[in-house]
Amino acid sequence: MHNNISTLFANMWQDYVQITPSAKRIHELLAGEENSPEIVNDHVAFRTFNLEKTNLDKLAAHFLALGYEEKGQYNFKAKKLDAKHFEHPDTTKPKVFISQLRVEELSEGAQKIIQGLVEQMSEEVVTADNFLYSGRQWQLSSEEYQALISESEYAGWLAAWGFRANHFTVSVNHLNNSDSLEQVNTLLKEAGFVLNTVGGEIKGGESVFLAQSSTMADKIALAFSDTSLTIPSCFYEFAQRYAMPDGELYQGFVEASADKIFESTNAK
Ligand code: OOG
Ligand code: NI
Repeated sequence: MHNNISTLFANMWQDYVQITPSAKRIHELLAGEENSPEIVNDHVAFRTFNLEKTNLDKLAAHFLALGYEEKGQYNFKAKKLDAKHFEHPDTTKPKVFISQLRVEELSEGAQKIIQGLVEQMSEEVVTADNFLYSGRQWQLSSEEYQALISESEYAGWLAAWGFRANHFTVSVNHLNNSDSLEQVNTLLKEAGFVLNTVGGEIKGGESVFLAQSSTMADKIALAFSDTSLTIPSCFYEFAQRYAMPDGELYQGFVEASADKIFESTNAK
C-alpha cells in the first residue's frame, strides 16, 4: 500500500482533473485570485458497493495504513447509503469521506448487475497502491448503466466511473482573499460555472458549523462496451467551517447537507 500521503493525493488529483476539466479551471481561478498556487483541500470523497470485495473498509484500509483515524458515521436512508469520515492526526491533511451503497436494498435486477460487475474484479486490485485512483474495474454496457441510474443515481455513477475521488473540496477557511462561501459562489457563477442548487446553493451554515456548496459534475464522453455516452463525471466542492462553542472548528460532516451534495453527479 501507499506509504506517502502527498503522493497518493497528487495521483488522485491527476486522475480527477483528467475527467473534471472544470475543477482544474476553478483551481487556477482561485489560485490566481489568491495570488498563490496553494489551495488547501478540506476533504475528498469516495463511493463503493458494500459487497465483501469492495466494501467501505477495503477503501478505508488504504487511509488507515497512512495514519488516518475513523471519526464520524452517517446514514442516508432514502439513498440506501452509509458513510464514515476519517481524519489524520496531522490536521493539515485532507479529511476523507467514504460512503457505500447497501446493494441488498436494491431490486433483484440491480443487485444482479452489480454482482456481475464486482465479480469481474480481482482481489489484488483492491489492495494495490493505485486502487484509490484506478477507476472502473469492469465491462459495463450502456443498458446496464441506464438500468442502474433509473433506480439509483449513485449505483449508476459508481458502475460507470469506479474507484476514484468523486470530488475534491476547497477549504474556504484557508482562502485569504475570498473569505466567505457566498463570495466564492459569486466568483464561480460570474465565471460561468454551474452550481448544485438542490436544497439551495449553500447547504448548512453557521448553525451546523459547516457551510458547503458544489458545482454540478462535468459531462464527459465515456466508452461503454457497446457505445459511448456523455455522462456526469466528478464535481468540485467548497466548504467553510465554523467554530463550535468550545472554540474548535467543527471537523465532521452534516447528513442533511451531504444528502444534497451526492446529487451533484445526478444524470437526471
Ligand atoms: C459524497 C457527498 C457528501 C459532503 O461533503 O457532505 C459530501 C459523495 O458525493 O460521494 O461529500
Ligand atoms: Ni464533500
